[in-house]
Amino acid sequence: MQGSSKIIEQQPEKRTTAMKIDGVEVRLIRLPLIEPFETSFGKIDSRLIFLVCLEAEGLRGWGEVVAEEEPLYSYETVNTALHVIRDFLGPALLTEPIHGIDDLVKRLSPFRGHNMAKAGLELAYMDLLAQASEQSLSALIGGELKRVAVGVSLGIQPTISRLLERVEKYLRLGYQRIKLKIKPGWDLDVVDEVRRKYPHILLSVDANAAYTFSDADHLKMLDDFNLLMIEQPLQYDDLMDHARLQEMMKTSLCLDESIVNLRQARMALELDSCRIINIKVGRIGGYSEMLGIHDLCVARNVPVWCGGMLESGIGRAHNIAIASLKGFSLPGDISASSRYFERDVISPEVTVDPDGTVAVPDRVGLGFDIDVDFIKHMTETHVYIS
Ligand code: OSB
Ligand code: MG
Repeated sequence: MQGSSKIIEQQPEKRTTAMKIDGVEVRLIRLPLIEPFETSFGKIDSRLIFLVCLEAEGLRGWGEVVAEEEPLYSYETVNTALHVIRDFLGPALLTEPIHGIDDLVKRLSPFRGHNMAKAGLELAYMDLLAQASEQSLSALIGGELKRVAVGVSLGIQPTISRLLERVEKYLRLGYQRIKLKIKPGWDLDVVDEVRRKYPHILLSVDANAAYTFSDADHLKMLDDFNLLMIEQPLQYDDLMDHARLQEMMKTSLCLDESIVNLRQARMALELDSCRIINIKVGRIGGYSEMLGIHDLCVARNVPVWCGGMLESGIGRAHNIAIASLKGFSLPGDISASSRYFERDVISPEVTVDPDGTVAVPDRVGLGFDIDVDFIKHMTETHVYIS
């Protein structure tokens, strides 16, 4: 099947398939955002970044837990993830050598939920696997694209004119799609103004679940603006109402918060709750589930794209590898490091070319150097499990 992906088996002569994990290191670092990010949840001006490093066979694999400090986008928080990794998930990886990604998933699967915590570990493990098999992360998962198309997610701004400035700035930088955060009171007028000024750009909106089905008539008015999609208009766990709304609307709905695993993705497509899926590896618990959703969507001709969680360069490097899979046919929320932070934790930092693409590294592993000194310098909390 075209676009079907699988994790390429390790070459037996290069490494034994079993890998013994010697330690799990967690570092929480606070990175100030270049500008505040406001959504229907509220406004943040820094990101408490949760980094995970797995040590095995003299290698260090890096991942990122995308949970935020407050349980708004998800019930998970930085602190629940720390608890669950320290007390349950981390120890489960240390008991016996791990025989591949399926084995890792099996070790973590008895623990219900906590996908972001699980994904952090799975990401780090995938970096280890890529290094052990001497290939890039993209090659490891069968990624084919050498460059990935990117867009930008613009937070709610104090005024519409401020928003128009932001839109102008990112279009000039080459970003291929503009996504506007919306909420009741910051929606139709705002979209109308942006669309008037830019009649032909790829434009989408993201409500982060700020509406209910009782707003259906209001949301239907968004059909006038030729949007690429409306992301997660209704409650995070409501596939039924999204299906009712999708049936009423011309514009494609895209689900983000609602799709927490492959089963929910299947249900959403069966119910016609959406026509597009935003894949965030953190939200769905890791690469394995990501590949399953990707393949399901490719088989059903449903476009997918790579979402973002204001990650540091480590999470972003994983997102770039993921977005190199053929099924990722719409621009991702993968912006340049400089769009988020003064200084990133990787080098070189992620840059967006004037054509609105980001290069997929072909170096072994994550494809970027980790700035360990900077990470250590910024560490607020350090936990080591062995
Ligand atoms: O809904 O896509 C979202 C950031 C944090 C939490 C949720 C979302 C977002 C974004 C930012 O939209 C995307 C990015 O990382 O650039
Ligand atoms: Mg979203």
